[in-house]
Amino acid sequence: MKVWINGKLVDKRSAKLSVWDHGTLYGDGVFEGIRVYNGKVFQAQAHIDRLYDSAKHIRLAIPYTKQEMTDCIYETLRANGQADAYVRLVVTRGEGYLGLNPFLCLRPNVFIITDQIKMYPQEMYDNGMAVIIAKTVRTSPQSLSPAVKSLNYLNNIMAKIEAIDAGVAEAIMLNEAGQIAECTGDNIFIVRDGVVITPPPEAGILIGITRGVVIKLAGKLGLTMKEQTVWPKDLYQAQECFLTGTAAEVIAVTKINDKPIGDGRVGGVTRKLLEAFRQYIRQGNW
Ligand code: PXG
Repeated sequence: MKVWINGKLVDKRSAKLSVWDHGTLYGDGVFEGIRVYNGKVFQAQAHIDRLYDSAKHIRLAIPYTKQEMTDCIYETLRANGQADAYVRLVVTRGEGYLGLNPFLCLRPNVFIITDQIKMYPQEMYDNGMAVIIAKTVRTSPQSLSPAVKSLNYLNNIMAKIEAIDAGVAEAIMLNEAGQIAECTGDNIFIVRDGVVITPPPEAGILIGITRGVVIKLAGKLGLTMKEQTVWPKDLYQAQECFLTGTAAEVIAVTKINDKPIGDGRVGGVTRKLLEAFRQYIRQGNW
């Protein structure tokens, strides 16, 4: 397998970064996780835009144009003969010194890995998944905006460890106000009295690309959709709950902290949205 690194396609084993890279030393960098369906990069523009927005936020200048970056993804996919893949696009601050000053780093390192996607087991799509509410609070937007997809994922990893310890696949994270923000690698939605509700950006979330697609599809299906504050009690009163993400696509949550959501089975609205999402992917005009 080939990895694209700083303009070159190299063998997977030769794709290496310096230990002096501030990405390695401090998690100083940004990334994207993108799907490729049937030879086409899903929501390429939205992902590339988010990468550049994340980079801008941390004052990191990506040494390629957006078009060059998109072309390089396709070049890597071609080199690996992949039509369906998961793309990890990473920009680190680059090689520097042991001090924090990011501006002493030489030049950002940019690399692209195209690999197989690891989705949740099919059984979870059929019957729904169990999640917990993590005690780890989502990073405050005043500390580091969760809208920035930075290489520093320890906040999410600490919540993920809680999920693993509890024997479930995901954890819901609250913000400092105790409102529902999102999961460690997925956005969250609930359905109450037929209305589809998801926390707004101000709740302190990564504004998911899949979330955006699902909001659009919900509109097309004639569902009422609201970005609205969600409290833990709203979860338990919801008829349905589901998660969205690049890896997950759309997946039902049927149990939270061991309490069943709705009747404990995958709900009708979730099924409709999952089917609409899969159809949208099959149609390929995105
Ligand atoms: N919230 C967080 C914190 C995320 O990291 C999402 C929401 C969903 O966003 P998208 O744009 O993907 O709809 C993410 C995305 C992985 C993996 O390997 C995680 C993500 C994306 C791709 C792969 O666990 N998280």
